[in-house]
Amino acid sequence: MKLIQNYIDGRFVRGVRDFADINPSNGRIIAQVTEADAAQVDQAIQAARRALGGEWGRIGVRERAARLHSVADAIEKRFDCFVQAEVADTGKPVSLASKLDVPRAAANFRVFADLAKLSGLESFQTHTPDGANALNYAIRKPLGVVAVITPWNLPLLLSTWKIAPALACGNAVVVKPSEETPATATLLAEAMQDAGIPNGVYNVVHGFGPESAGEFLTQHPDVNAITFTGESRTGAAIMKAAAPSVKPVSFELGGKNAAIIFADCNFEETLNGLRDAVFLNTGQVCLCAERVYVERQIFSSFVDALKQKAEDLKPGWPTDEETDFGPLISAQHREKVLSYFQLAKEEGATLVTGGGIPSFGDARDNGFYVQPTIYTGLSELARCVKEEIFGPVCHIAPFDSEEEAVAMANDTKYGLAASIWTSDLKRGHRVAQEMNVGITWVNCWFLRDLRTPFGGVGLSGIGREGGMHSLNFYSELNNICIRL
Ligand code: NAD
Ligand code: 6OD
Repeated sequence: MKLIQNYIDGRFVRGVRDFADINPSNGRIIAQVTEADAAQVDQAIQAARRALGGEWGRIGVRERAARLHSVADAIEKRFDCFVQAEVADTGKPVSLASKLDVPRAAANFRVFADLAKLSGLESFQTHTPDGANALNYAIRKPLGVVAVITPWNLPLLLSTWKIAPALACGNAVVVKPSEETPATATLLAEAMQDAGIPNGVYNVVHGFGPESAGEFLTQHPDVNAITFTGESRTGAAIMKAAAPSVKPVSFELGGKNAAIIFADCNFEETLNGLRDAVFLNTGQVCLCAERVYVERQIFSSFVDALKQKAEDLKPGWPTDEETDFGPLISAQHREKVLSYFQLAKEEGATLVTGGGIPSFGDARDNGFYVQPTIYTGLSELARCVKEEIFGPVCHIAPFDSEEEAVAMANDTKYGLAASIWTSDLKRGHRVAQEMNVGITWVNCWFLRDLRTPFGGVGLSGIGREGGMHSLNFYSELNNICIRL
């Protein structure tokens, strides 16, 4: 049986005990993962600290950027291995992993390498009260050792989204991938070795959250900053752990995102956009729309058409090129999603389609599939409309005016993303500016430019990453003032 190891100070090391890595499409164990204990987490942090004082701390940004491009090359060289590992761990369709996850991992390294290399410094010429001049300029310094803690839905994409800018700024990282999807973080260590990233700059510790590698990292006094993607309540626990040593944190958390569809939208394009926004990655994308608001004139026709799109998605083997709908990540997560299906019934929803488990008559029946699911008829106060489910499910409600749609979309404690679908661009701008979220798409969804700010408000997060926002988080500015 394959063993997925920790990676500490340039060596693959066994942890204190092993746990199983499960394939979500058939429930079979695909590997054992070796869990790091507190002493090994400490070794990883100390290795990272030493690396900062070695070659990595001495080479300039040009050389760092060149090596990060080499990491991207090494990912592309191992493209198929990364795709296979991600598909086996997450159960996502191979077409999605090869179109989205793995290319984005390489792009993350290239974009942040270039950005760090090309970005300039802030400077000001200052006139002093006594008539002299001073020059102010701010230099960027790395934060030090950065803990990177990531979830299971887009494991490689989301971890490299943080690792790449952290390294581009000259930090060293200790990465704690999700216990559900450990494979690609360890595989990335091989790419780091190929690319000449010095020992200790990239470390991986496997394990769980509380009383395991996650908590050992966040409580460690020698970690200088924490960057985290995951559930809002985990963010709260991490914030508490980070408080005693006043560490900077960057949090990308949960969402209960709204889509607002006006009657004048391009119907077909909107329908295809919503099929993705609701069901991509089996609804396990933090940006997915679980609340869909449709202008009353087209409500019934839109519900019928989205029902058809949902029913056209065929749950299949993730490794099959034709599959566009995989399982949920785990038995436990499926229990959670099914409990919301039950709750929707109790809250008086009308089931449009789905709401159950598909049957295959083969090993997939041991996997964690659910049907693509749509509800209507719930009150805006229902828990199913308020709480993040993180599955292939949405509730569709009608609206009669722009004001009503905006009010319903904003009536949430989350604030990650929204999408607006209309042919009236003036209205698109106007409504977009009313959204209390970090990211608004008009006539598209999950269309990414890595230079743009990414993050959420309220329970959806703290801070922004992307472009210069990432460089600002992963570095400290030291302003130097020289009296001339
Ligand atoms: P999770 O919070 O359960 O786990 C995320 C990571 O945190 C895992 O590596 C886990 O082991 C670790 N962890 C858990 N408890 C911890 C603790 N006390 N201390 C330190 N580490 C701890 O999230 P998940 O279930 O893996 O992912 C799904 C969630 O992530 C959803 O809520 C989704 O919306 C969110 N998400 C948000 C974004 C975003 O960009 N905003 C992106 C992807 C996922
Ligand atoms: O595209 C990204 O950079 C990003 N952070 C996506 C997050 C998706 C959430 O599941």
